[in-house]
Amino acid sequence: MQLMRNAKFFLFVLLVAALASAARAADPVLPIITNLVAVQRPGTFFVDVTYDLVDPDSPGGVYILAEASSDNGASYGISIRTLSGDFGLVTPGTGKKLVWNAWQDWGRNYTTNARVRLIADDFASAIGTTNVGNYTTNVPPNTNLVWIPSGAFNMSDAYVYLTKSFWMGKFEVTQAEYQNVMSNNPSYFTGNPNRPVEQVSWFEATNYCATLTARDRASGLIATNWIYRLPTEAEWEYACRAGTTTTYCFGEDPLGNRLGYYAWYSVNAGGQTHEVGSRAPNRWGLYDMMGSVVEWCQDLSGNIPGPLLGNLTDPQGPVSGWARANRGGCWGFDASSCRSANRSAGDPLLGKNSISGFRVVLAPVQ
Ligand SMILES: [Ca+2]
Repeated sequence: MQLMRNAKFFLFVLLVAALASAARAADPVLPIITNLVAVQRPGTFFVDVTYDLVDPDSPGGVYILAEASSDNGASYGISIRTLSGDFGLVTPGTGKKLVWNAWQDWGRNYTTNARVRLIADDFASAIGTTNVGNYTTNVPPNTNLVWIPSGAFNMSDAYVYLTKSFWMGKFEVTQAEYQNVMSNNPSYFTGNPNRPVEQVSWFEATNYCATLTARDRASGLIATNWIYRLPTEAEWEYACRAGTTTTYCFGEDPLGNRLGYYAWYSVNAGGQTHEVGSRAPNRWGLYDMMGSVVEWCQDLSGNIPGPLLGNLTDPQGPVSGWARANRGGCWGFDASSCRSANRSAGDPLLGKNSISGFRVVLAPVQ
């Protein structure tokens, strides 16, 4: 009898344990993440993530973890550790925000197929629910590139649409960068490797872009369908203006006392180049657009079609000719030649002089 009682008690304990287990497995309300959006902050390595978190039976909080994918969600091998904002123990609600420093967790890796996933664990269910967020945009291969958003502007008499965003060098290509890629430095003004490279022909500038493209593709720093190239003339002026319609990227300068803050030109340069980035940038963070060295562009040189020919979309310049466009002022130009709209051109082979340099654009192959 005593044995039977013990046996009954044992059965009862098992039953309770089973019921408890069933209750635990069937958590009445799993945490749900909705409206998850992950977007790279333009021109930086920061990814802004927003989401809403619903879980009525966990008012005290749900544990939020994050991880990232570089293959459009096929796998999530990138652990996200460098976070600020609503992660860890999070109280359910709407408008949750966190910021991921992708540079810290993922270095200079580069993809256009990145995704961020959040995992919500309410400690009741065996496994927390997961949700896949929108893809993040491309992570720049280096921090000296500025994200230039697509847009429109007035170029001469034409209304120009640039339908594709692109990265652009924050600085003119330096002598150190040129030396590193091409193993030579043709510059006249040496002595500081952070001065802009000059005495480069258009062909040498485009060769630099092609060599850097091959190198960064081989090392996985850029996607295989992206290239470094020279900007089109339209891209150059659009980026230089940075939304302004004034004579200079910083406004007007009737007294001639402002240009020198933004540009090395004939009045302040002392007849030579200076370290890149040592004057103030324009509104989009680009340095030396007004001065320093003149910059080769991709286009052949020619007239810009006027409004009678309609609006221009992603103009690539004339289809025939020999001279190549270059843009911006330089250490040897007077103020009027440093205007945002000022245009010049050079012989692509023989136009090697101490006022001519360039900066790169990074963009998908068209
Ligand atoms: Ca310049």
